[in-house]
Amino acid sequence: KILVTGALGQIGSELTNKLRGIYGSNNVIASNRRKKEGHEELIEAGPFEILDINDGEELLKITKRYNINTIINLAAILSAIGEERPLDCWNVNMNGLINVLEIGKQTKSQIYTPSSIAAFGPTTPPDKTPQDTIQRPNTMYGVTKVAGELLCDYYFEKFGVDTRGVRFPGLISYKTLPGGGTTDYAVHIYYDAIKQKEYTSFIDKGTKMDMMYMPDALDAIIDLMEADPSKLIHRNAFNISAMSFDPEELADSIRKEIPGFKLNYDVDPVRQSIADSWPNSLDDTAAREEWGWNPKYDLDTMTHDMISKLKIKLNK
Ligand code: VAH
Repeated sequence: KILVTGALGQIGSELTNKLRGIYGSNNVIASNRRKKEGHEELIEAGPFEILDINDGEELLKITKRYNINTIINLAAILSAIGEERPLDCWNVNMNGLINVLEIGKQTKSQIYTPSSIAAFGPTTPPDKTPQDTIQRPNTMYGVTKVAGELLCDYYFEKFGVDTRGVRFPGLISYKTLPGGGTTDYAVHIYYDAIKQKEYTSFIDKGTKMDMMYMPDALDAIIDLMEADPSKLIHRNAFNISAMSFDPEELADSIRKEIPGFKLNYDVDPVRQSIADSWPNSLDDTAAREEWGWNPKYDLDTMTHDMISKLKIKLNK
């Protein structure tokens, strides 16, 4: 039985539905700190529990109630909100993670925890960032991602917990909005392009970041969790990427679907400095070699799908 924490978030809401389609609704328990409107279908479609990831007692109860043996831990505070509320970020991302890992140790569960390109910092080689390299992020979110990677490796080495993770780039999707990240501009731009044919970006031109379409991100989680453990040299966490672009390149791609789309700038210094501290592009050879990572969407195929699906969602 699989428990998804943060199941009503940007990744969790789509992953829960995909997992239920593969493994059966009753085998995938969705949990979230609170119910959110717009997720009624997901909540009705299978087991749902209110769970604050910092409540270790409740987490243990749920694990026992459903006989959980896999936990996909998506409950987190992302980079931009993490800079507004650094202690909350540490508390959710680290104390939440240690609760999950302790359960994993007791119940011999497989644990998936996402890391991020945010696990790298200004002294990391920025182009084709290697799998193994300097990791000195200067955001609280990034600190929790590096600490989380090390903690997951520790629980594997020391206690044999089957921990696995990937370093996600910015994720783009049309179903659930992202929750307070720095790459969120690359999602909001599509909504505004459809609604008003223009968008004002808080990230400056020339700021290249790794990005990925959500279908590829979901496949990455499932493929890694299903991978033959004897082939895994790395575990926490694999570099994966699908594309790397800056706002101008994204706007050019959107103009192929929405001619005349106008991109303005009103740069947010906080989120710009976060973005500037991250790599421009990642080397994902290790993921390709150790568990067959192979993304399907590039910028233009993502844009085509995003815009056609959003037009339906927004009745445009
Ligand atoms: C964020 N979307 O912006 C997340 C992610 C790589 C970015 O970690 O914080």
